[in-house]
Amino acid sequence: MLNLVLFGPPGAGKGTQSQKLIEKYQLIHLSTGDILRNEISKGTTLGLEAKKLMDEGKLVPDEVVIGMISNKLTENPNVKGFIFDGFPRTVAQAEALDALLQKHNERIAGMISLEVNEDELEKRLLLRGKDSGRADDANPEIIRKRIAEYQSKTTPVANFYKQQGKLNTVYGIGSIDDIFKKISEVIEKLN
Ligand code: B4P
Repeated sequence: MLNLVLFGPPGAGKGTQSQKLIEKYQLIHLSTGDILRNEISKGTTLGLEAKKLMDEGKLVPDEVVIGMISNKLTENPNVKGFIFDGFPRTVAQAEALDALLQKHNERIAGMISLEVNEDELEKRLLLRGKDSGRADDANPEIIRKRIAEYQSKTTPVANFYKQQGKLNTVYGIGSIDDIFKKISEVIEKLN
């Protein structure tokens, strides 16, 4: 199976590139952000709790997102692989993902880290916030809080995969198609 982690700060283009990758490689897209927003739109207890944190730019507790991913892995047997988008966001989540995959005799083939500077991230998210209705994109202060959460809690995840020899960095500024081409080149070289 081809299991990939698509990594990067908020607004780096993980969701955008995932859409293209699932089509090309016929993978299942697992975006914890999308799953959480789905819970919010259904008004579940989990959704209501997550909304409060997400609107403040904070991460949702590890056990909540790990449980969601565990369910999705079980619900989707016999697939070509998964793209993990926005997950893992902490080292505890990365360790849990390795353990979950091991139970299914699977592993992460590679991690692709999209590199985008903070000014560009802020610009993209504010632009999306104008018509997406996403409260976490609408306000520069919340965007900066999300980037700070990323820097303190999520960047150590890159080192976790680096130690396993699985970290691949891709410059994330440029046209969506050019970035997609660079990501595809990385994937073709994975074994
Ligand atoms: P996510 O839904 O994961 O969202 P994101 O980081 O904001 O977005 P992404 O990087 O996917 O950006 P996109 O492609 O859409 O997380 C939201 C929140 O959920 C988190 O803050 C947290 O609270 C919670 N959460 C999620 N997962 C969690 C976890 N594992 N643990 C704890 N909490 C969790 O691109 C952004 C914009 O840029 C779009 O408008 C796009 O059109 C544009 N864009 C993309 N590529 C571009 C390019 N090349 N050039 C110009 N614009 C581009």
